[in-house]
Amino acid sequence: MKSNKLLKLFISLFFILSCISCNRLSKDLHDGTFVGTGRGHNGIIEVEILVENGKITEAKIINDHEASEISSKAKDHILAAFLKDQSTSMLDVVSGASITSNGLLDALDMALAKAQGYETTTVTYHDTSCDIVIIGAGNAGLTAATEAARNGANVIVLEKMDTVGGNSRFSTGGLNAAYTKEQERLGIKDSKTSFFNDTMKGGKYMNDPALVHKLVDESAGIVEWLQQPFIGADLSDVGIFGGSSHKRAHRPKGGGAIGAHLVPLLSKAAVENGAEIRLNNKVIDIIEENGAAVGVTVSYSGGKYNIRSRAVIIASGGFAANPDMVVMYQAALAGFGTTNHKGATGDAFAMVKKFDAELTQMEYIQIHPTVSTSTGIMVTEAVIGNGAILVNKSGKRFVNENETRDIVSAAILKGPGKIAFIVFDQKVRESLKAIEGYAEAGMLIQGATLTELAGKLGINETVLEESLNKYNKFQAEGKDEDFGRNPNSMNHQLSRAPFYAIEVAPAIHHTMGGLKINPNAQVMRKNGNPIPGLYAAGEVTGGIHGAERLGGNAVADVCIFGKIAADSALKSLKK
Ligand code: MEZ
Repeated sequence: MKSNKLLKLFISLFFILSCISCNRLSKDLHDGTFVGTGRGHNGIIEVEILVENGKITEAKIINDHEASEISSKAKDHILAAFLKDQSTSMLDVVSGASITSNGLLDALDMALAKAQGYETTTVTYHDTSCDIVIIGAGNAGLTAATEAARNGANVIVLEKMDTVGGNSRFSTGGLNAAYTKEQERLGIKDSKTSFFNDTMKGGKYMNDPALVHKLVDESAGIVEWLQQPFIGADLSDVGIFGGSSHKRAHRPKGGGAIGAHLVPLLSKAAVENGAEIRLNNKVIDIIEENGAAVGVTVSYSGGKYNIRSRAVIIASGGFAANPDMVVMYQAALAGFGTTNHKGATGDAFAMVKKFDAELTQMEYIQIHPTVSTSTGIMVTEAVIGNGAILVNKSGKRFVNENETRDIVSAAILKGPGKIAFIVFDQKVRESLKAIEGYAEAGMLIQGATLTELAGKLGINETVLEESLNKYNKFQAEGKDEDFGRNPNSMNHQLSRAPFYAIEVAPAIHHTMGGLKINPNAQVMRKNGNPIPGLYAAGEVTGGIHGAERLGGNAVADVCIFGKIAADSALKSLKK
């Protein structure tokens, strides 16, 4: 392996692990002034940060050309939030000024990386060629890269961010799969039919059934594949998310975060098998010849260059972090925050116009019901899957917590203050490692008794106690008389002190529409034919999830279709 690849891998892994462990870039900062640059609407944005005694004490723009009132407001907002958070990792782009916001965030990231002792790239890239170019190093891209490189293709992965992982870095959930060895070992009776039906029902039957069949049929196989020694994942724990009839969300032992687990393993496997991952390299165009995709144009700090390739796989993610695009497709979502990383801006959609590629179901945008109001960190549905309940500001349950996200979110937004509390006990906490991350981030409100917890939440203690007692009775009887919650998600009595709560509200989580693909992950033209040389996988595609995605189906989707895209591209190389 070349030494610059090793260095890049190390840097990536560091960023991933530090981001995931506390959702903040937490490495010590060196004192001094550090400059970073990013590309805004009208050119380069240059920032300078001042670090004193390990803290960022000043952040200012020293050069930019973004003059509009909205962009000025966006810049002020981002700089203030950056100083408060000492990080960019949880900052959102500002609606109406997404390009300026992204440029500024990129510049701050570069300055921060320098303050942490990492020099940004001094590599110069030239025009080159390879077998397969992959756009995006999230889990779909990394899976495709691993599969393609392992089967002998010469692969270059282009990632516009300074780290691999995309949204998968923040995925605490799991990978839905049915009829797996893990389920069998745990005595879970599931079937492919049930997985198919749940996914279609969750998607309001708007899903493309052929893609859902593929997802379901390949699901047990991908769990096996990820656990093979060349990747080495552990998917031995199996939980449940909203809308699933059975426990089928595969994740590491103890209920650990799936993204934190898979991203480093997949990036290591991709590189070890010979794929090259180029960070801070943004694809700005897909090259077309006679209607086929034959390469990409890339922009990086040193300029632009072209890569000719025999296949292009788009794995660049969705657009939940692009408020303008979100609002263009769903005006009702104006002003909502997002759980997504700031790179999820949907850049690929403009690049495929010249191919006459079909976009499908762009208006289906999911909001996740349980995002911490204090930190903006998404609280995984696994907390509910492992037995927590939701109560409103009056201390009452108000919904089947294990319903699909649209239903739970709508119920929260209808309630007082448009917030809810996830309430659970010590036993739930011990059942799910992911909760320790929330404890570290200071999100848990704790009471030695229910009375104490109620006091801290400003809720009448008798009402809260009644809610838990009633739920415990339903749990013991295996039937939720009030809301019909699936007993498979009512694991045990909520009775072991201390008790905990997290205040939550909905935020934009997943864009379910995107490029129309066929079951071979070929991108489809509006005329119904596949576009030669062009493949896609993950959140950039549409149709798999229909109108509402089930929790745990995204990780399955990105891994399964990432691998399929690679297999289809590999097949085309043989022609
Ligand atoms: O698939 C997801 O989006 C998921 C399981 C999220 C979560 O609540 O952890």
